This record gives sequence, C-alpha cells and structure tokens, in this order.
Amino acid sequence: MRLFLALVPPDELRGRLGELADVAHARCGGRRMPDESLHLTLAFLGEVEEAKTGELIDWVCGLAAPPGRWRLDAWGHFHRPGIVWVGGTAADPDLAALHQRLWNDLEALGHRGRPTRFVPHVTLLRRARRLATEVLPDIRLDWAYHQIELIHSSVDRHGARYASLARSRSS
Ligand code: 2AM
Repeated sequence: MRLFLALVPPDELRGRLGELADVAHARCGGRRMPDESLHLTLAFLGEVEEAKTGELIDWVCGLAAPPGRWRLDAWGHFHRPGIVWVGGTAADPDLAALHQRLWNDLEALGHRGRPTRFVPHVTLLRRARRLATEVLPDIRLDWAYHQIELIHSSVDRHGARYASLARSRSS
C-alpha cells in the first residue's frame, strides 16, 4: 500500500487553497488537484507491506502531535512533473522538527526513505504547462494544525485518490 503522513487542511482553509488552485490553473494550466486531495506531506513512506500497516495505524493513533501554525506566503514549483505549490518563504522550525521526529519514529519501526531535504508545500497543480509562479498574486494564509493523518494513496484513471487510515490524537 502506498502510504504517507500528512496534515489535512480544515474546511475553510481548504476552500481558500482551492481558490488559489483555480488562479494558478488559469495561468499555468495542467491538472488542478481536487479540493478534497489538498494536503501537506510530512513523510512519504512509499509502498508499505500490508502486514506492517496495522503497526503504523497503532503508532499514528497513539501520537500526540504538537499543535502549530504554518504561514503560507509563497508560491513555488518543481520542474518535474510540473508541480505548482504554495508554501512558506521562511523555513518553518516547528514543521522541520515534526518531520524529524516522525522520521525518527518511522526508522525505529523499520521504514526507510527519509529525504535529505524537506520542503513543506501544498501541491495545487501537476503537469503545469507554464511554471510562471512569479505572476501569481501575493498570498498570506495561516494554517492552524493539531492532527496528523496516515493516508493511503491509490491511483486510478482519474489520478491519485486519498483515503485517511488513521489520525493522531487531537491536541
Ligand atoms: P508532491 O505533491 O510534491 O508530489 C502523495 O504522493 C504525497 O507524497 C504527495 O504530496 C507527494 O508530493 C508526496 N511525495 C513525497 N515524496 C514522494 C515520492 N518520492 N513519490 C511520490 N510522492 C511523494
């Protein structure tokens, strides 16, 4: 099963991110992420054997994630595969610490794949035709978070579909 750990935006923020996705889509083209799929990935686990999924679910359900606030004030892009995203201008020490802590636990549980660089971002477009993020309007949003989710990604002809398998304790 293809799994990842993520923060999922509250409904109001999801709506605002969806509006930004529309603006970006009008200027850059490509495939707009559906509102229900918008998230911030904290740790991408890749393919996990089904036998190890139960252990991960128990671990996530027992996690007490520290509450935090993430300032979203920057557009960015990755060349491949034409990803346009929103994130923060400044590195966020709380998210970086959370990412480290999650990977410490994940490695203790036998998972591999800690990235060398963590760039917190919310993907809005994939396969954009233009990566002209400099022409997009200024943004300033705050994301108050308090819960981590374990998400299963499955791919069908419409693209990736995400289903939440477990949530950390709400703090
Ligand atoms: P992306 O949005 O920048 O593609 C599910 O695929 C989530 O895991 C996405 O948010 C994706 O980020 C992220 N992810 C991180 N590393 C990945 C990788 N090596 N392959 C696929 N998705 C990855």
